[in-house]
Amino acid sequence: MMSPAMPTSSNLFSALRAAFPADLGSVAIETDEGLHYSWRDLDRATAMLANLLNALDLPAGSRIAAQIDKSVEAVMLYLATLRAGHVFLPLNTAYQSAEIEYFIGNAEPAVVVCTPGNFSWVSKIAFKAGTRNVFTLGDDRTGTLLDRAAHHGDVHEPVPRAADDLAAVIYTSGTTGRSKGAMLTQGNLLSNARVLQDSWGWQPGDVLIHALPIFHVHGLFVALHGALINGSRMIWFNRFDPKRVIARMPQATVFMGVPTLYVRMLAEPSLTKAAAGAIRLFISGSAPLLIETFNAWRERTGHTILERYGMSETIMLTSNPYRAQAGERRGGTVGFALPGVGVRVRGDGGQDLPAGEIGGIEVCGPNVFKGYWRMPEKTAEEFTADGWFKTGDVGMIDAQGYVTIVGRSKDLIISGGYNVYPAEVEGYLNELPGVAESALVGVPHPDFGEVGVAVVVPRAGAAVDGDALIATLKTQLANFKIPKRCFVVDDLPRNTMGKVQKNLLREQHKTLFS
Ligand code: MLC
Ligand code: AMP
Repeated sequence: MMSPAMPTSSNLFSALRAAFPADLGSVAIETDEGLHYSWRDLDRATAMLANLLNALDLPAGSRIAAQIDKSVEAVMLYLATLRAGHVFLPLNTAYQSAEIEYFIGNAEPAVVVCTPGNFSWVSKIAFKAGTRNVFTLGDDRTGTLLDRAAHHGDVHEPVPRAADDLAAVIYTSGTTGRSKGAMLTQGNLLSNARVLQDSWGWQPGDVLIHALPIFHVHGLFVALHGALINGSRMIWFNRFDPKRVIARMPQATVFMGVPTLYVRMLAEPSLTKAAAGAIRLFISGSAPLLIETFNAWRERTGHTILERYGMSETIMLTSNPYRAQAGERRGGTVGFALPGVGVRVRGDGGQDLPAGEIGGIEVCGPNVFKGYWRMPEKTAEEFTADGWFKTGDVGMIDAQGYVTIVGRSKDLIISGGYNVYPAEVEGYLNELPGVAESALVGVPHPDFGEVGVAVVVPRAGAAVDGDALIATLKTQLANFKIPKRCFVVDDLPRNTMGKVQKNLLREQHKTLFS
């Protein structure tokens, strides 16, 4: 058995395991339904799952894909994947069959884990793509994965890994085009977790409310690693529920959310200074936090939200200061570059811009990913000649070092913290009967921050109904990508070069939800 105090390799699991408290019988995760998991439970269950993976005799670094509902057992699968020296590939549960077919075909996972209810269609896709092992895992501790793991021992030596070995592949569309798998290494994840532990002042006795999905960077790495690397207890929500989260605040000290979670909690009368009194730190990210939300939160709870900025390809890049002596938490900004992270702003000609000038944000550091899975050309395109990653975000850095994001050069809509790529949705719309062409634009939305609205031009003589198009799209695409409205028009506005003027469409529909 490994020594908890001394990680033997750069295996990320070993570093997280080394941070488990000495009292392994104490509570590591308490679910909102009242289940308690001790640190020993986490250790043993991940050992059993890792032993199951070992018994499958897979080459080191095999991809273990999971499209499963959020649960503590899903966390155990993630940790077991690391422990067994494999690569975790989480997939949003909202993805439909065409989306899953693409991810599985592209990543060629050795193991796919899906919900019991999805087994028939997911296994068909997986077996067709050559995956030999398909297991199921429900959010109620059911499924073949746990049944099979129950036959394995609860002691397991973590497989040695180098800092440069992969730990996870996170699909994202990057700046353009089809989804690409961002390859994150053991070293990327560990260095970022340690920097955040220090920057956000994690301390003994901290308790995290974990209410985010765990198939993206925010919930899986920033929140989960944050608690684990500090040996901190988590209060665990399989689904975000504003009333329940507020009710649990008196037992917690740290909360992380996308802006929509803050907006929804502000709508609850139970959110008061007293309810939020025990919390040490509220953190927001994944999408712009409106200054109205930032101010309303301060007024209602007395807390100043700390906003930070990151990406799937880079994990966390910048953060507003935690400690007052480092500066104020400035609403509308994403704070300073984190220690060890380089952030610069460049003009169209590739020249460095002075403080206060707006340009493309580029970054470097030990947190920056290794590249896109099996896409060396795409990877090369997204890096500068001197090795900085082009984020596709547009912003500026002021004289004090605060970074402000003012927009994106990538055509991306961020809705409730999820990314929606207009080109992907337009591609599906254009295939529907009677549709000649389409445009998807992001417009402000009080709950999701921004949502997609479609504008569609019918083929000559075709009768097309916007609601019917939405209904069909719902059968094809993840629900958060579905346009909230679909307008049918005769023509799309174009400039003299023939390019669709999305800015005019955005302007036209900007008050749709206000
Ligand atoms: C749900 N719906 C959304 C949506 N989520 N629509 C647009 N955008 C979203 N994000 C729609 C569904 O399609 C459905 O529509 C209806 O809302 C109800 O669905 P639901 O699943 O019941 O929604 P709900 O549980 O309320 O989910 C809302 C949410 C969720 C805000 C809790 O979206 C969420 O957890 N977002 C967090 C995303 C996240 O973790 N991002 C981090 C990415 S990492 P209909 O019409 O079918 O009823 C990253 C890097 C970084 O970006 O910096 O962190
Ligand atoms: P993803 O591909 O899901 O990792 O999304 C990353 C993108 O989310 C970034 O490139 C930014 O555009 C956006 N983002 C993350 N955090 C913030 C933030 N605090 N403010 C504005 N945008 C953000």
